[in-house]
Amino acid sequence: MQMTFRWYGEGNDSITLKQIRQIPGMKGVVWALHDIPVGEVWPLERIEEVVKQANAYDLHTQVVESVNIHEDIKLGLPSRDQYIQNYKETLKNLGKVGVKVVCYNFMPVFDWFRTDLFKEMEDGSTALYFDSEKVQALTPEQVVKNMEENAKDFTLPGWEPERLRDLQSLFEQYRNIDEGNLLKNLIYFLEEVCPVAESCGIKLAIHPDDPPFSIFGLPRIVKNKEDIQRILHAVDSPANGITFCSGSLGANLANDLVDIVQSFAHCIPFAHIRNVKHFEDGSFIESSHLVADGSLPITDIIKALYENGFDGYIRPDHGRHIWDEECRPGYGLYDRALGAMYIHGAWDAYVLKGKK
Ligand code: DNO
Repeated sequence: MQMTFRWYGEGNDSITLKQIRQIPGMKGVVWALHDIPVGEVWPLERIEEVVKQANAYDLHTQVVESVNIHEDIKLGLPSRDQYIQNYKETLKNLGKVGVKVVCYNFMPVFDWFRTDLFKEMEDGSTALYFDSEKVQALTPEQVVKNMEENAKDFTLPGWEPERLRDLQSLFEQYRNIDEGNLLKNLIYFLEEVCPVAESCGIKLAIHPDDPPFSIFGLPRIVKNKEDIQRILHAVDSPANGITFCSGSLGANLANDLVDIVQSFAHCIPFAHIRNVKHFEDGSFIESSHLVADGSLPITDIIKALYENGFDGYIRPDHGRHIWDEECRPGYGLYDRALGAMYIHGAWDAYVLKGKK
């Protein structure tokens, strides 16, 4: 496995490449061109710029998260073909600099969703929080406004402003799209882009829905083992893979995370590891990576990855905000660095044991 760290780019992240480089065992950054509007081609010169910056710190750029999917592709509108064409061009440009994995998601309207970005925890740190009752009681507009106001001066990853500009009309457009239609639109997209990804040496890795259940009546199609199986079977290509995200799938305790790793290990080029702590009313908070702090079997998941020959990329996922760090919600330096070391520790324990 190779340890990586999500980085938002020069001038767009409070964390420097120098800091990332100093986390033990760190091999690469997980990156994206966050300023290119969704649906547009990523220019090769811009891509090369990031590669050069990271390489100067001995970090590779083999994982991109995310090349986001235009809503017209998810909605299956006639204009999707142009956006799919653009996606292929972006993949070709990424292939030219040696990118190996492109993470993406197929969530309608919003990417990940929380009600509180800085919820105070018992130890005085803050973390991302999903308040189940609040989501049921509020309109999407109210929750989005609340999140944006609370993001302080940071943009939220995966929340492109152009996607959210006209929330109401986006919701209207999804009124006739059920899970079946959405899945068809995903398959249409994959059938088009997988051959291109294959020829560029890139694996596509769909990210699970976060949370992995419908919110505000929107369809969700990457929620559990059955959904993943359906997607992997629908398009038979080595480029058709998944991002295993413990925190997203683990937001539904009915998901058996170890079983999911064991069942799909050969199709997981990229793993996000984080813990979540569940509450009785269905709410959850993103705790530290430590098993004892949350509800997920983090070390069993790492063990399952190890035992199933996982040789992809891994990254610590969202962390808490600790030691008074001012940072992008979920993406500070300190707690994610602790997470990376926790993953390394567990991994090394299995590797060393295996060598005895
Ligand atoms: C949130 C992340 C998501 C995720 C994308 C993948 O912080 O988990 O933004 O990276 O959904 O496409």
